[in-house]
Amino acid sequence: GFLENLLAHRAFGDFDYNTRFIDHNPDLARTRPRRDRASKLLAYIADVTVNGHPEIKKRALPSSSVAMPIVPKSPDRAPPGTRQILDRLGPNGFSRWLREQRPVLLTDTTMRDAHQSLLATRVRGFDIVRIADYYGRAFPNLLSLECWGGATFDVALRFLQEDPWERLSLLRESVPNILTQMLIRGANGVGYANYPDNIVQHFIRQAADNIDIFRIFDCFNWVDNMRVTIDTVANCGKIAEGAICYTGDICDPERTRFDLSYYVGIARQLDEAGCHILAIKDMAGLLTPQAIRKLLKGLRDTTDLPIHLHTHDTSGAAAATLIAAAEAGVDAIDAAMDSFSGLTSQPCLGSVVQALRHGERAPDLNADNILFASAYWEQVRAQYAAFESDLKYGASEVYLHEMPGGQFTNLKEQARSMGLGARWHEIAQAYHSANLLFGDIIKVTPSSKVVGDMALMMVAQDISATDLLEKRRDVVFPGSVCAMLKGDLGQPQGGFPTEIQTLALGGTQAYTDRPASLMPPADLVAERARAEEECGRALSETEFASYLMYPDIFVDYAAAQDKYGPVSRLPTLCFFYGMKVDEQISVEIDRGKILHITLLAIGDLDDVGRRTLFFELNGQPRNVTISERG
Ligand code: BTN
Ligand code: 3PY
Ligand code: ZN
Repeated sequence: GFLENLLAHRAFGDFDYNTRFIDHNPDLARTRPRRDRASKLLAYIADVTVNGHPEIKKRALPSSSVAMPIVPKSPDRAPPGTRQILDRLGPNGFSRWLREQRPVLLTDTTMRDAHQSLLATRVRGFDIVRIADYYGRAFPNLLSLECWGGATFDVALRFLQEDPWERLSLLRESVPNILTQMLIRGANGVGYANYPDNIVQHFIRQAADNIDIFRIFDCFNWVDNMRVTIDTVANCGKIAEGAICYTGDICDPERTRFDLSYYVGIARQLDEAGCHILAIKDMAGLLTPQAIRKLLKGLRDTTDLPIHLHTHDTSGAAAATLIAAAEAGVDAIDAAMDSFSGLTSQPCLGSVVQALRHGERAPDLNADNILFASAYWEQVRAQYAAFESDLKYGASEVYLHEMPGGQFTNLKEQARSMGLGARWHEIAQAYHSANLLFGDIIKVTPSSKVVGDMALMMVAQDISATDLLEKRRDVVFPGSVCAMLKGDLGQPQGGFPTEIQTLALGGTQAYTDRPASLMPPADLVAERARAEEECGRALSETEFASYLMYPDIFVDYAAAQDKYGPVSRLPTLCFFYGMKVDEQISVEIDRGKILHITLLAIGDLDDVGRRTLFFELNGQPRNVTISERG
């Protein structure tokens, strides 16, 4: 009854209540008490300690010596940086400023693309935010921190039970002097399909509170499908960095579809669309040193915008491309802290800085501090051993399949789960064939996912491109393939080949309009009402933005949060593996509000399959009884 609930609630002692405790807690009248946050966290810790976390079942364990990463000691102040320059000059002035810099500027991708590409995007905000303050003090001359967007949004909600906006605002508070940067998939926002324009606009307006540079791309380089995003970012007073997705090889005279004039044409359109910076987004890592020299020369003849180069080291040769780019006058480059660099991630930041040292374009970054930051990230990475891929070496096979770094290990994992692990090289070949079937397209989220789905289907069912085109086999195309060929992701230059369209779509009519132009604007008032109804509580504007991107995933996230409390505040080893007997942790659930938790003992299994875990919470004994699941 009510009294028991009240006692239970008070005994849990989250110190949340005040003198009007009961008025503020109408749920006490329910039969089952709504537990306070400390109790929810203890229940979570008990459960994960006894039953494990479903995300890491049957995966590699971190070595037993892995502990909470140690944050390097900070230099004592954070000097003004690019953030203050943007404040002073605005986006257009900033763009000119960037163009005038003698040193090559660096973006650190460790907080976004590096772990997206190496660890299946699983790095938690907890580990990112802890070193944020150090970055502001140690690297005031970084151009930006790529810290948000891409797959991090989806993964935070879906797998990490974490509000992606929380990580961003904490990071922003801790780094007052370096620009924050996100990756946004144009009309796809941070999702995998086109959204109505007003959903993308709503999303950007929320993000612009804490993001300074929006790197905007379209998976077919279709600039018409990027305009809403570009305009909204510019209207928010933030930097619109329009990205050209690069594929193929502009030095190959046979590869005429993606030649220099193609890229120059996209650059011109992005410049005219009002972008402040031009990005070359080499998501697969295909740019060779000679290709980047040729590309930069062509782009310089076309646009006065500063140029920001992004590549991946899948081939093992990408550092050479960054150095060639710096020598050829690129304004900014992306790299990842040493311990999160290489392979499908970005090239090694510390080594690129060393390679350019004492030269014309030497970046102004402290080499010792890079080592300290890298040592922190090395300890972070060790906690995520479960998500490491089996990739061990650079691979020139990337020039065959042209897979984005962020997809590579994912697809490999997907192949393994389908029992096709041993047939990886066939999948790489099939990926290449699927690309040609679709007319040789840009492969980047979400088009890369479609090519991957097609490749897996071809290998799983032993179907070749010829079988398909000559109709030797009846096939059911993956849904994503039909949607793309219908026009739902937009249009590649020149459209899709009609043979494959007819095969996949049958009688369904394809279209070439901009997808969002056919969607009515979302009714945001009605959507909010629905969202709040489904979640059973009022939602903040950013939570609502999450719901608009991922309705079902957000509702599941909100339910998990309601059940388990602020698990994003738990240390990473505790989040995934629970606690060991005698271990003590401190959890800051709000600013200055710290829970000290010790696990004292784990009881024996009782006759109904339960165990009691004995904790101490801020000096008080607390027990949690949990069912052991088989
Ligand atoms: C979910 O399935 O709701 C998201 C993942 C939640 C994982 C945690 S681990 C501790 C507790 N036990 C479970 O089986 N799930 C949650
Ligand atoms: C993403 O969209 O997540 C990417 O990283 C594309 O390269
Ligand atoms: Zn990338």
